[in-house]
Amino acid sequence: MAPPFTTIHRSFAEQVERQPDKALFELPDGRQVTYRETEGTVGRIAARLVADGVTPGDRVAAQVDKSPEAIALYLATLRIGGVFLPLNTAYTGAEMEYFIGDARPRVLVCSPERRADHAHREGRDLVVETLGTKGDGTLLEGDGRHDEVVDASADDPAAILYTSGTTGRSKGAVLTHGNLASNCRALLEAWRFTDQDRLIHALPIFHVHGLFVAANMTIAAGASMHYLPKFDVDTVVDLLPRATVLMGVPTFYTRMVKHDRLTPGTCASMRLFVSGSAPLLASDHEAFEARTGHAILERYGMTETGMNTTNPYEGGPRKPGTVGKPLPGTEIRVVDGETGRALPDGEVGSIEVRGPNVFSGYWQMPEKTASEFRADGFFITGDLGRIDEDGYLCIVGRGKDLVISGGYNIYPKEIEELLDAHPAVLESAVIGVPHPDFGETVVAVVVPAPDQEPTETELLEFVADDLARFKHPRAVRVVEALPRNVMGKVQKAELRKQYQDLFTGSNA
Ligand code: MCA
Ligand code: AMP
Repeated sequence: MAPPFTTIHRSFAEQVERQPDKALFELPDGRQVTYRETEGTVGRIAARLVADGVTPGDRVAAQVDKSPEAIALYLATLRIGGVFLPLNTAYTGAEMEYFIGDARPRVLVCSPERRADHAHREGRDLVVETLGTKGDGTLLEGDGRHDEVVDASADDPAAILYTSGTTGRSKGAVLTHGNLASNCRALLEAWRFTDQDRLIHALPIFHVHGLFVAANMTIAAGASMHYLPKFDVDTVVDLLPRATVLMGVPTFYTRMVKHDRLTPGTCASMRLFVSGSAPLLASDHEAFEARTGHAILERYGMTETGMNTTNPYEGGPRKPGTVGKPLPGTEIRVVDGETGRALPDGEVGSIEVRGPNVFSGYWQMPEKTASEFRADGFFITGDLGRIDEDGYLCIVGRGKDLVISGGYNIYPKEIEELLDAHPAVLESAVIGVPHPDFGETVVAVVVPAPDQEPTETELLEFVADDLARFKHPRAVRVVEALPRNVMGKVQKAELRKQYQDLFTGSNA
């Protein structure tokens, strides 16, 4: 018989009962926040959300800085059957407009400083609350408590995360309680994560990596985390002697290998370094191992699927340039993208995934959802890969037009549409090129309108208000024409080749 379904909230409640006085959060100022204290905040926030009118299935959107209370807000939303919608703190007003209009949350929680920006949104259908990083904000006002837990089933929605999938406009990926809990359980087992672990948590908490991998695993295992507002290489290296696990994007490791205090000695208590969200350079993998004696464990995931594959914790090599084998319960196959026919090992094709980790669909987009799944339930990731001689998956590229900069996804189309709206621009192509720190970075190649001479500064200023800073092109090149194939399609591969050395070569 299948074991009973345990939601992430249930796992949290069990840990509160089992070890109330254990620190869940260890903060940079030395303060600790225990499981019991966190539970108190969850109860308080849940009461506030219920008073705001949140009922099961309602969305609770949060664009807040990282704090223990922000995690309590997530757990409080789950407690009352709400659907948590975390949003990148870098999003501008224009970006927020779209997400809020699409998801129609009942409550939007923002930082106190941004309260005024959202005043115009408030009305009969939306309550705006604030949450700061010093225990401040309207969300924490009042001394109500809400203890009642909505008994979620595996298929009930727990969260919506916006992502562009393979193409087009941002879509809300609806993740169920079953998705979060099953993926968390599979990872705890695969990485032997237990209540003895002390995780360095330096990731943002508005994405799958920081929230549904790092935080969920800590909470469900009853472990502790060194909870940092953001990644800072000195702080992280200083914490290594008091930690056991680090989870990061490749940029963490690119920066760490250059740090003079990274030695086998400082890593003596560490048992695991995990990398994901973007490809880790084999050279960084090797340099890190040479410096510390630790082989970084690389894994592969996606917003729509949580984690899919992982290199082994034990029982096999952690191979640079590969993302390992499927997690228990998850199936991976490599197919011909056109026909859907499975390809023999070694051949490059479209990566598809099926399992309890795969999301239920895009928010209010049944047709888009249907087009991203095969009839037999496999989800088309848009990544290209092959299975190697040991059965490990190697990601060799992307079928989707996507740039990953420092672990953040950037969709060229969104930037191209903005640039094309400039009166001095005829057309544009946005590409990703190698970058020594961020892995990839954004370059805009622009063709001017007749008799126009747009400047880089002018174009960057034009898009600034509509685009989060991390999406801004780091270089703009004005050209006479874009390379096209016989069908008239812009040859982005050609452009990527042309500008590949802009940040890494002799031109950098
Ligand atoms: C910050 N900036 C960036 C990025 N981050 N620009 C491009 N790409 C970035 N990733 C810009 C800021 O806007 C700022 O611009 C300047 O760089 C410095 O900002 P700062 O905050 O100091 O940056 P940083 O601390 O150096 O941040 C780099 C970082 C961070 C540590 C790599 O971006 C980060 O934590 N990334 C993790 C993203 C993540 O969690 N991804 C997981 C997605 P200016 O100074 O010019 O104003 S989940 C996922 O992908 C799937 C499911 C998976 O498999 O995990
Ligand atoms: P997101 O849409 O933010 O969830 O980003 C998911 C995408 O990140 C995947 O479809 C891959 O293209 C990429 N990705 C995640 N982990 C890895 C990895 N270890 N190696 C290469 N690409 C990765």
